[in-house]
Amino acid sequence: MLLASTSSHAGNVAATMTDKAGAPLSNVVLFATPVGVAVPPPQRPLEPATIVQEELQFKPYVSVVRAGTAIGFPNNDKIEHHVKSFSPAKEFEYKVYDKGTPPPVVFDKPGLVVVYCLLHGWMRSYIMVVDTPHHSLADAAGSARLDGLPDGTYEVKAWHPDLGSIKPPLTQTVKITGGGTQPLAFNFDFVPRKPRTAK
Ligand SMILES: [Cu+2]
Repeated sequence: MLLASTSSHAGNVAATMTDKAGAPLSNVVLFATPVGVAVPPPQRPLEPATIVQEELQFKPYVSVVRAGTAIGFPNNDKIEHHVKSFSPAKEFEYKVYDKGTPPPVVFDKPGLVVVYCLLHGWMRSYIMVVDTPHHSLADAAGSARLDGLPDGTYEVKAWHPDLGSIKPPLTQTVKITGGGTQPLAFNFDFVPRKPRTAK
């Protein structure tokens, strides 16, 4: 519960994501970093997350977690996968294994982590590791919220996998003061590719 969202010393952001055609864009990571203020360390242990291998896909396709979060990679398929990341923010590998749950990976550094399966070239999962507790993921309607932001100035960033690792996230600066919800619109200059599948 983010009780701070009802206080007058905190506010919210409600963002709308659209693609080049003006259609709602999902799979967008939204996160806010305070400007000129250190982000307090986590107040309690971070909730672990899960990315499953299921029906020859990683699910979810896009995740956002705070640095320090542990993510488990259970294989729910009846066949083997070979999970691998080459990303500087977190290199890791689970060599081929059968059904089961290997120990989780702790994502301790901010940055983008792209997860592949070396056996199934279409399988991808994108993990944005951020150094802030204020993050969310856009829903199917392209809406994402950040609730309970303490008063202050924030850099609010929106990132989609089709930006790749070269193009920066879209960024807007907002001032949160005295409660209320600030609407923000992020318009991406592409129409998203369909995530690749086995078929
Ligand atoms: Cu695989």
